[in-house]
Amino acid sequence: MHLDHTHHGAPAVGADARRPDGTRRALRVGLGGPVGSGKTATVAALCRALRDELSLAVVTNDIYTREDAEFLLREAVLPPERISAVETGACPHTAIRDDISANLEAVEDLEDEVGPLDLILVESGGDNLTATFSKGLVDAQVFVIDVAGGDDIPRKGGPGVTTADLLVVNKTDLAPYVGSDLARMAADAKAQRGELPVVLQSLRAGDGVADVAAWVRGRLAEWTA
Ligand SMILES: Nc1nc2c(ncn2[C@@H]2O[C@H](COP(=O)(O)OP(=O)(O)O)[C@@H](O)[C@H]2O)c(=O)[nH]1
Ligand SMILES: [Mg+2]
Repeated sequence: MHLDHTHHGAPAVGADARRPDGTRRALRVGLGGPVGSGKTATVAALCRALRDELSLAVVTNDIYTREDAEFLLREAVLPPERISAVETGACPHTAIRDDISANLEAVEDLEDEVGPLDLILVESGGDNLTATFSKGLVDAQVFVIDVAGGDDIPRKGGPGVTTADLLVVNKTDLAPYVGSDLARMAADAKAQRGELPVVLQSLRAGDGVADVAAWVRGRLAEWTA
């Protein structure tokens, strides 16, 4: 089922903001980061926050299962036809950066089947701190780390932390229990990222995903301008 796209760098499909029929395609936002940091939980919260104002869909990537998609279906964050699972069969890194054909096919099929869409969220089955998305697959990427993973992750850097369009430090509610210093995480992230934005959030708290949702709205406003 692999289309024969050649990519590495910026392929034609991702760079093109128009669909073959001339309509504007959806903004594609990738979410990467280590296993367990809260990517699927963030996707679920974003769907709940945005689904009444936007037409949106989700692509998940798992290595051998459809677990993330099944979680989103169970939680009923979107109608089932708006959730698509890619089984990468290998390092998810490859599916979002090197051989992006299965993901491109998934986003294009979603637009054909339930479109027109404003937004497609693509979750990587993250494995580590270096899993970044091809610019041919997504227009913007969010990197999700969490407080329980250790407060030295922002300082250690890596391409996700330093270059993602938005860095999310999730699970701030756990900081007191794991001895993580949130102020230090924020300062280290700022030092690594300069002007690029950072959000500290807890999906257990009332305001939850609000800052990330606001960032997505901002990107979408730029995209449609
Ligand atoms: N305490 C706490 N747990 C969270 C938060 N966000 C997600 N989790 C939990 O962390 C676990 C992993 O989240 P998940 O979204 O599946 O991580 P993923 O592997 O990055 O997709 C799940 O049990 C979530 O319920 C948070 O802000 N605070
Ligand atoms: Mg997940």
